[in-house]
Amino acid sequence: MEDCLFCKIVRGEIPATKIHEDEDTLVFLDIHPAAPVHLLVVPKQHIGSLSEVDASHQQLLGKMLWLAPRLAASQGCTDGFRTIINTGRVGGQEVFHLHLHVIGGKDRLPAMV
Ligand code: D5M
Repeated sequence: MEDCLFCKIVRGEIPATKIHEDEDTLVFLDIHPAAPVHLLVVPKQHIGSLSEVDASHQQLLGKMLWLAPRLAASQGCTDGFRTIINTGRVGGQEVFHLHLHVIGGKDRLPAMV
């Protein structure tokens, strides 16, 4: 997707602080961190949101979740972390390229629900 912000980061056209990269995903620091550790796990292929995934994406989605505890641990989150996928307008999604937030590094995050 030509104009997608996260596709531009994946292509290296916009800088980001990369934490991890493999053939399917790129992980980088959120530019507006909500806590001391705030990573974004982004699929390299353009998927607009969680509402747009289909059966062919199951392995990719599993990988994104599988990565989360490993990335959190690598950033020093040894006693827990939070994952969030904002989806669509009601879900508060701002960047319409699927991404998994991995948030932690505080003593205890505020309850959300
Ligand atoms: O969250 C979108 C997230 O993307 C939000 O936490 C800020 C982050 N963001 C926006 N632009 C950048 C760049 N250029 N680098 C890193 N992080 C960025 P959402 O779930 O869509 O509300």
